[in-house]
Amino acid sequence: STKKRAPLSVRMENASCRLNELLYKTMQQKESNLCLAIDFTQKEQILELAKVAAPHVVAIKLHADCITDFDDQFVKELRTIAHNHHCIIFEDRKLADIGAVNILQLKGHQNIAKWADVVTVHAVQGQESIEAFRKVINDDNYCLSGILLIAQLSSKGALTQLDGYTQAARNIGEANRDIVAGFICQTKISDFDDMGHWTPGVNLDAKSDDAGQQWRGANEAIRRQLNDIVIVGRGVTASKNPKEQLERYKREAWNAFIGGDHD
Ligand code: 5FU
Repeated sequence: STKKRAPLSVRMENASCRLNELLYKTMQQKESNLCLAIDFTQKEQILELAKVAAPHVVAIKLHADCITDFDDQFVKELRTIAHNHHCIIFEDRKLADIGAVNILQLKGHQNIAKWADVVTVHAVQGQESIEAFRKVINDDNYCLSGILLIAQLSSKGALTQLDGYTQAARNIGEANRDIVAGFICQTKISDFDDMGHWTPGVNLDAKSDDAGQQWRGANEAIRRQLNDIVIVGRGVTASKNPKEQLERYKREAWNAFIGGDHD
């Protein structure tokens, strides 16, 4: 897609998915398009960094199944941080099964739907399995207010690059904009103003790890590739001074976003 982004106020008004009303409002208020991926294994480590990060980011992304001491108290404290700092809690579970099982997993031992605002879902299982999420998203007993479809992975050789895959994922998302808030992608793929483009694979100091990950800078990801939200992990979490890096990534990503609007 080459179409430029609409202003945040327009995107907010056009939001079909509840998550996006919250997202675009929060981006405007905080002047941030940064999401921090906290891939730690201990809840205390995660909460400590989450408290430092919350004022700077629009979302905190977790892999709950990597946390060895995950419990209800963790969830409670996480929701308090989210509430106090207007932060979206994002569980990157990458659900990929038939609809009925996706729903069981959402309500399973970690009860993702109760505490996560948004969860990632693969597109590989097809449209009807993804439409099954509507029941949970529309149920007020759950926190979940949208899903992000994985249209492209950042890793080298990802099969999402195969001909037609990304377009097929986009089509499923665009046909279900009340529940699909946007995409995990490497470049902007949808021309619907309300769809959010969340992009992992950003690091300002390194190009790759030793396990397939590929990184590029915030300017490339946001200004050139026209994504909306930068997802950064180790660029912040592995640094000696995470707070300083948070401020740096926030500034770079937001400048690229604002600049990109007027390009
Ligand atoms: F869907 C994806 C993807 O395509 N690439 C990713 O890297 C998700 N991710 C997540 O973003 C991954 O699971 C990590 O949690 C995070 C990137 O962390 P990094 O340390 O910045 O590489």
